[in-house]
Amino acid sequence: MIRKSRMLGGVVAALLVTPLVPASPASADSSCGTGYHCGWDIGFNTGKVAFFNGDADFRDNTFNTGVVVDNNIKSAKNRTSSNYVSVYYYGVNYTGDIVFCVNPGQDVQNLPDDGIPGNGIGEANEASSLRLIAGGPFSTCY
Ligand SMILES: [Ca+2]
Ligand SMILES: [Ca+2]
Repeated sequence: MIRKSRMLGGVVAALLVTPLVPASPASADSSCGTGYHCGWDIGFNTGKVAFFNGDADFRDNTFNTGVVVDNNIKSAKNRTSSNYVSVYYYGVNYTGDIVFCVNPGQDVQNLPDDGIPGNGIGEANEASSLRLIAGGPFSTCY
């Protein structure tokens, strides 16, 4: 009896400790609802932003952790309910080149990164605006 109750106590303790392990469990959210185009600060278990339409300027958007989205998206999902491709641009107002694009129903995690946000090189931590373009999938997108 004593051994059994000690084992049970150990299991309960483990269950109580486990939820405290993630850095920010309240804001980590890997889901992306139908119809949305989502971006993450780092991987899918970090801060998230979800767009139902495009957005011309990420400087006034934050992830659910409060961190600014501009030059900070490193992972993305496209959950369009039709055929819209998520197209991310280096500049605000859809200017500059396309950083990367994500086809309907596709994901990309930990985009190629040169380690310097916003310098126009690499794909991670570079996007400043998002335009939704119908007619996907496109062969050049994730
Ligand atoms: Ca905005
Ligand atoms: Ca860069």
